[in-house]
Parts: sequence; C-alpha cells; structure tokens
Amino acid sequence: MAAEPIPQTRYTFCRYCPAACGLKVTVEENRVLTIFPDKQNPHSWRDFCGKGRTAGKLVEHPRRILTPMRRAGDGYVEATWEEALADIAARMTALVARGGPDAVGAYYGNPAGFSTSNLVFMNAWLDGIGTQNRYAVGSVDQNAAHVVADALYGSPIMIPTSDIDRCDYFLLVGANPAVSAWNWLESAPGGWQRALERQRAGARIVVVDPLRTESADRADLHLAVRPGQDWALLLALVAVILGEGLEHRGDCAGLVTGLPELRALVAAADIDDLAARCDIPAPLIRTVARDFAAAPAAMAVTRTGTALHTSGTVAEWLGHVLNLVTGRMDRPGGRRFEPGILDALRITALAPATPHRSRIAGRPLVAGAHALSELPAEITTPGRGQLRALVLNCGNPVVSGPDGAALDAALADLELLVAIDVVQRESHRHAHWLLPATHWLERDDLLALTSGMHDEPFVHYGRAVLRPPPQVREEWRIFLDLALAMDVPLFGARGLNGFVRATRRLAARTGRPGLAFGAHWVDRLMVASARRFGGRKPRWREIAAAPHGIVLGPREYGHFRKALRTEGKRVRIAPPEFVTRTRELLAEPVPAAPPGFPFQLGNRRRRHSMNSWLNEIPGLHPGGKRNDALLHPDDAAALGIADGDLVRVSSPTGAIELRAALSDRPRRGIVVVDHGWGSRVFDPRGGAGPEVHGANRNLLADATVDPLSQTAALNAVHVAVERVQPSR
Ligand SMILES: Nc1nc2c(c(=O)[nH]1)N[C@H]1C(S)=C(S)[C@@H](COP(=O)(O)OP(=O)(O)OC[C@H]3O[C@@H](n4cnc5c(=O)[nH]c(N)nc54)[C@H](O)[C@@H]3O)O[C@H]1N2
Ligand SMILES: Nc1nc2c(c(=O)[nH]1)N[C@H]1C(S)=C(S)[C@@H](COP(=O)(O)OP(=O)(O)OC[C@H]3O[C@@H](n4cnc5c(=O)[nH]c(N)nc54)[C@H](O)[C@@H]3O)O[C@H]1N2
Ligand code: SF4
Ligand SMILES: [Mo]
Repeated sequence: MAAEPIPQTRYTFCRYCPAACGLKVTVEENRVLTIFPDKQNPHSWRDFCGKGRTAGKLVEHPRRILTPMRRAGDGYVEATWEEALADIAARMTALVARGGPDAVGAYYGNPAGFSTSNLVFMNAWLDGIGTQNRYAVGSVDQNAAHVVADALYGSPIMIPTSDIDRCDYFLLVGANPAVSAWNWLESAPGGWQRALERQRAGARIVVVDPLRTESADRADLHLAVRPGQDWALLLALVAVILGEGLEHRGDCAGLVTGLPELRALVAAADIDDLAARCDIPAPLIRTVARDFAAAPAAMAVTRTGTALHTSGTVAEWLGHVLNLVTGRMDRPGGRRFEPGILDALRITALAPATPHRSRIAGRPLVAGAHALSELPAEITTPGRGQLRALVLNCGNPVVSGPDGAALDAALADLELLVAIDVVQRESHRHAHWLLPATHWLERDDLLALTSGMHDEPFVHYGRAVLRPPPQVREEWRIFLDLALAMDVPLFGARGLNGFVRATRRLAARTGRPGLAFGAHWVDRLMVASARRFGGRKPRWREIAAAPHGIVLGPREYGHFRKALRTEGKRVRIAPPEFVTRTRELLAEPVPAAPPGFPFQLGNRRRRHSMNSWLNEIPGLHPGGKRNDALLHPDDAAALGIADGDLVRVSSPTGAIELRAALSDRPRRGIVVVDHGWGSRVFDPRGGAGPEVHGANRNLLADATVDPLSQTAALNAVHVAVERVQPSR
C-alpha cells in the first residue's frame, strides 16, 4: 500500500511587497496547502495580508507560462530552452552588430527588486552587451527619493528608515500605510499598527492626502491638500519653523551646509500664498509646524502620493528638510539610517553607472536607468542607438506607467520582445518569446542588498518551499545563459565567462550542481563581506540555517553621519537645482486645468492588489474585481451622475469607462481611480480569450515628468468626467 503523503511545514518570506513577511507554509506533494504568518519570525511577525496567504494560487495560475513559448502567427507554441536561448541570442547579436549595443535593452519592474540575484545577473548581462538602454520602475515610483538622497547625502540609495516605536508626531504625506503597509524604499513590518500603538500612548498622527483614506480615518488631523501642492505645504512648514526660530540649533549649525541658501528661499516665500496653493488654511499650517517642532520625537514621511507629480522631487526634498531642521535625523523616534548587513552604499559607489544621456530626450540616468516615459520614442525613432530588442523583466509598464497606448504601439514595433514573467499580461501581448519565471515560493532569495531598507538589522535567507515546474527557470539563470550564448562578457569583465563554463563542466563531471557558478555564489560572497554586529560577523552557515531570519542587533543611532558620502560629512541641505526649481514653482501660478478637463485624477491602492497584478487571483477582492471612479457627491450631482452610473473619464491622452462610486472621501474636484486595473491576462497555452478586470487609469496620463527626477506625473492628470448611461 502506498504511504499517505505527509504535509510538511516550511518557513520562508513573502516577496510581494517590501514588508517581507515571514511565512509558515504547509506543503504536500509539492503543492501549497496553507500559508500563515510565521510568528517565530523575529522581525516581521506582526504583519501579513491576504496577498501572502493566497500566494499558492499564483503558483498554480491556470494561465501560468510553464515552458518557453515562441510566437507563431496570432498564438504561441511551446519550445525548448535551447531553442529559446539560441534564437534570442542570435537575433540580439545580429541587432547589436547592425545598430550597436544600445539596440538591445531591458525594463525591469517592481518584483525584480525583491530578488538580489535577478538584479545582479540582469546587470551583468546588460554590462556585457554594453547597452545604456536600461529602463526601470523607479521612474514611475521612487526616483525622487534617489535624486534627493544623492543630492543631500551623496548616495542615491542612502534612504532613511522610520523609527516608529519612539515617535510622538507622525506627519504622513502622500502615504496610506493602513493599506499599503509602511513601505516605499523602506520597510517597517506592522508599521501602521505600531504607529497606532504610539497614538494610543499619546502620539499624534497627521495625514496629508486629497482623499480621506483609511489612514486618515484614524489620524488626529487630516489635511486634504490640493493634489501636487505638497511642496507648498512643506515649504510653508519649514518657513514657519525657521521664521519663528523653532529649528534644532545643533543640527542646523553642525550637521548641514547650505542653511543660508535655505533661509533665503523661505524668506522669499509668503505663507498665505503657499496656503492658498495647497488649500490648507495658514493658521492650521502654523499650528502643525509648531507642534511638529515641539514634539519630543517626530518624523515627516513622504511617499508615492507626493512623488508622482512634476513637483515630486521638491516635495520629497522639503520632507527631508523638515526632518533635518528639526533635528529628527538619527534620533529616537525620527528617521534613522539603517546600514543593513552590507555596505550597499560603498558597493554601489564602487561600480558607478557610466554617465549617459538618453538619445532623444537627452536626460541623464537616475539610479542607473532611464525614464520609462522615454521608452516609446527610443523604440520608434530611427538612428544609431535605436532600441530594437527589449526584455521585460518582471514588469507591466503598459499598465503601470504613463501613456500605455503609446508604449503598446511601440512594443509592437520592436524586432524582438522577450517577456520574463509568470503569466502573459498586457505589456507582453506583442512578445515574440515568453520565458517562464519562478514564483518566489520556488526560489531562494537572500535579503542582502536591500537589508538597509528594513527598520532594524535583519537578515533572512528565504528558502524555496516548492520545486519549480520542470521548465521554469530563475531569472539569474536566464541572464547568465543569455550572456554565454551571446558571448558577451558577464559584468563587462573579460575572463569570467570561461570560468563560469569551467565550473559548469566541473559540476557535470562530479555530479554536484552546486559547484556551477550561480546565484548562491553571489549570496555567499555578499555574506562574506557583511558588517560586524556586536563585534561579530554573521556567518553564511548560521544565516542559511535560520528559517525565521535573524535580527542581528538592536536599532542603533549614529550611523547616519558616518554613512554620509558628502564633503566633510555634512548634509547638503539646499542643493542649487532644488532651490532653483522651487523658485520656478513659486513664480508660477497653481497649474490650471486645461479647458474641458476640470478634474484632477487621483489614485489609490487596495490591500489586495499589487500594482497591476494579483487582481485576477481567486479569493482576493471579494467585494468586486473592478475599479470605480470615486467622486464627491456634490461634483457628481453637478454632472448629473448617480452612484453606479457608467461614466467616461477622459484626458487629452485617452479615455476609459467605468462605474461611478459616490463618496465624501475625495476632496471636491478630484476623481479617484485605483491604478493597476484593466491589465489583460492572456492564455498563451490554452488559447482562451483574455481575462480582464476594471480599467487602466494610466491610459489617461501622458509622458510629462518631474524635470528633476524624470518621474512620470501620474497623479497630476487633468480629466473630464461624463455620464455614459444611467445605471440599470
Ligand atoms: N497611477 C499610478 N501608477 C502607478 C503607481 C501609482 O501609485 N499610481 N505606482 C507605481 C509603483 S509604486 C510601482 S512599483 C509600479 C509597478 O510597475 P511594474 O513593476 O512595471 O508593474 P507591476 O504591476 O508591478 O508588474 C509586475 C509584473 O511582474 C510579474 N512578476 C511577479 N513576480 C515575478 C517574478 O518573480 N519574476 C518575474 N519574472 N515576474 C514576476 C507580474 O506577473 C507582473 O506582470 O507601478 C507604478 N504605477
Ligand atoms: N496592498 C498593496 N500594498 C502595496 C502596494 C500595492 O500595490 N498594494 N504597492 C507597494 C509599492 S510598490 C509601493 S511603492 C508602496 C506605496 O505606498 P504608498 O505611497 O503609501 O501608496 P498609496 O497607498 O498609493 O498611498 C498614496 C496616497 O497618496 C495620495 N495622493 C495622491 N495624490 C496626492 C498628492 O498630490 N498629495 C498627497 N499628499 N497625497 C496624494 C493617494 O490618495 C494615496 O492615498 O506600497 C506598497 N504596498
Ligand atoms: S504582500 Fe502582504 S504578506 Fe506579502 S510581504 Fe506584503 S504585507 Fe506581507
Ligand atoms: Mo512601488
């Protein structure tokens, strides 16, 4: 009689969002039975959500790509890896021979950031080719934070973390942590619950958002700012603090340079004018400024709501300035610098990107990549350097980025489009090749390069809990194989390819696959260069043997100053380009709505969506798999729109149709549409029609960017709203 299969319990961490929640997974015959939070995880035990709970459903997605698939007419046929790699390598090599290295490029999306091996090997391959056609999700997300960190602190990745448990005053600007968890370029597991605990102990929470969000519901004060005008609010707060002498004398004298330039800027600003711009009464701004400055511990936190605007970098900068002038950097309850297990600042500085300006727009790289909004023109405009072959690595930019229609048309124009993904989504519809990627439940990932984003010194080697389907491969392996097949030197370093081949031969001869060069080598190298904690270096063996991860020590203060990569280790508080741009904003009126487009398009996330994916997963969004147009009842009444009516939301760039939902949560004059919906999921294996839920609000956004960070102004779109038909 065959033995009954026995469920096994395994531990790992979720890689959907930076919270990196520890998971307890029960597995039977290589299938997930249950996923629960890992209460033994010393770092993340407080957090968990339905996305992590249902992760097994994406693994078993009925439309999952399970083998390489080659386009054949309107459909796809299965192919072997040998065929895929040979064809892609030959075509890319020919394109490079014809048009130079920039003929081949890549866009990488958000999930790539949760896999160190993916990013390391993708860059090794791109460096081998020598292409500058690199595009990243940062230009629809976090570029403002990189640009500000680089200018103020001397490294684009020197991003502060939130010291939540000691904070007395939270100023949350353009963030909705009740839904999105406390993360952007930082992560504080259970961050929102921890902030609420502080509130119960007397701390105050102020939420700045044009929408009364779930976070605003719990706040002591909600400021319904005019969208895109956070910079004016933050500048006014700084002006009050400096004007009334409420600044932290020690830090203003000893930690920063450029204070006279900052003072000159705020002296030129008029609080009443700024108040009118952000539409928050001046007396209220003064109160917030005084309370913030007087709180024993406080932090200002800025996020995507402020960043996705043409003024995003200025707002992000002024958020840092507010913390700096009130002495909140590197003090309990403020914003700390967490060095992480590796000196990532030094590692990135060792391998700086070659300075490069984009061919058409002439803009520099930000954190090693060009802006997504430039991609369509770089594909369609002839000339040397024209992009002809593109890899989409964990991305869905047609839905997550601006002007998806233009990008979709450009992708159709490529000679070669390769998508590495779990399923075929909207952006992959013109792909010549679909390459099957592992789900994170099927791969090992070391939280290494991003460990400084966590709010305490933490390391976790997340193990695969499932064996991947036989033809599914990890991204690092795909990039390594492509580099070998194209015969381009990995990392741009001569000699490495020969070494890799030699290790592969050795592995084959000895029957020990671990001897072949791969991601686990890089993981070990990283641990070998780890910092000391409590006088001791963490060792590979102990990290590899710790299923719940290891908190390496207490939260420490004092690393911020040491980590600065500026002259004299002083923060450059008033970079001239930020000051100049602020003066420009001060000289301009609040951007007026173009005729015919009186509304501003707001944006939201939902607890159970992850940007443009997971919406189709069964069991998530029981309330309805679609996004609505959220309108204030007074605005709706003026337009003759009732709850549930079908409405058309249009801009000069595009139009979408969806249902109206009336609510007093948005401020008047905005219509809020959740992003990430309206992405088709195709069925390349089964050939069934696409599945789609909701509408893609980013079709309404054009290629306008914040000039300082090149971030798409996705939250600054002006639109019209009209009723299409009465509700049934
Ligand atoms: N209007 C508006 N637009 C926004 C935002 C907003 O707030 N408002 N937010 C922006 C932000 S913050 C972000 S981060 C971007 C996201 O932009 P993107 O990263 O381009 O898009 P995602 O929707 O995250 O798509 C991720 C893709 O990766 C695939 N994937 C998931 N896991 C893996 C894996 O392990 N390997 C591989 N190879 N593929 C995988 C998914 O199936 C999906 O197709 O969207 C931005 N767009
Ligand atoms: N459930 C879930 N969690 C996620 C994600 C997800 O897709 N789903 N994505 C993850 C990712 S990639 C990221 S980067 C983080 C993002 O984390 P957050 O930045 O906190 O993201 P949101 O929840 O979109 O909150 C942004 C808020 O900004 C507001 N806003 C819009 N325009 C303006 C404005 O002009 N000024 C101000 N002050 N506010 C404005 C919106 O109304 C919204 O409430 O979340 C992560 N966590
Ligand atoms: S998606 Fe949910 S379970 Fe996964 S890391 Fe984020 S908060 Fe945790
Ligand atoms: Mo993001």
